[in-house]
Amino acid sequence: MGRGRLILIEGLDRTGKTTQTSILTDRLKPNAQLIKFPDRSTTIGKLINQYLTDKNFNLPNQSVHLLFSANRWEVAENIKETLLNGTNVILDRYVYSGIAYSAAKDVDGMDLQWCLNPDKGLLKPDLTLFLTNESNDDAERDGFGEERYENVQFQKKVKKQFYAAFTEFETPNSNTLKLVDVTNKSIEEVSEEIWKLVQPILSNKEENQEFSFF
Ligand code: Z5A
Ligand code: MG
Repeated sequence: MGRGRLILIEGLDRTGKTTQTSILTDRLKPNAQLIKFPDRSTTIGKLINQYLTDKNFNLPNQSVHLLFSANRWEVAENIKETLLNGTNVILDRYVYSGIAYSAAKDVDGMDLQWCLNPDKGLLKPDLTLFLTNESNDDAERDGFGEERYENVQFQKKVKKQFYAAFTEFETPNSNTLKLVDVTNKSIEEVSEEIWKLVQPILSNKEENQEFSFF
């Protein structure tokens, strides 16, 4: 039995990550586990939730960045064990969200490499799907919510940083990163596109047993 595959769905705000990770996990059940970041249920996750939802709760940008990373390390071992048991793990956001949102703040010293550092050693996905929305009302499917970061200007910067991080940290031509343009596509159309991209990764399970790391 080969190890499970680690499949990440990343993307800009409101592009359907949570919708699509849940459809994909259901499609692969019982052979898949869904993990969403931030995981707001842990002690660290509760602090992150407070930071995102309460604009009067302030923390240094560096501290917030490290909390998001620590939140991933909390479940890192669980992810590895699940994969070794042969179960696929589907991620809703992960390291690239961590880098892109923090780097977009333009804080001195918090460049891409600084942002990656605390995540170094985490498992690298076998496949990263990046959902983009190219329409003019960029990412404003239902309008943004009330959380920190949810405004058009900041989201434009985040998009730029996602692409910069992919250029910096994905191996060119390795086929581990695919862009999925969701503009004007229905939930079903997007999920079919994702399914076509995921299937080849699942069928070569006997090869590629080695893990990659950030
Ligand atoms: N953040 C960070 O700074 N650092 C980190 O390390 C991490 C995260 C991991 C909270 O994340 C914030 O944390 C986020 C990044 C930052 N900040 N912002 N902005 P979150 O993941 O908890 O955010 P969220 O509140 O879940 O929003 P989201 O993830 O951006 O939304 P989504 O998952 O991409 O979309 P969705 O919930 O699946 O869909 C949104 C709506 O559109 C919903 O009503 C769907 O039914 C509908 N939908 C979905 N697909 C379609 C299509 N194709 N057509 C029409 N309607 C659709
Ligand atoms: Mg979501």
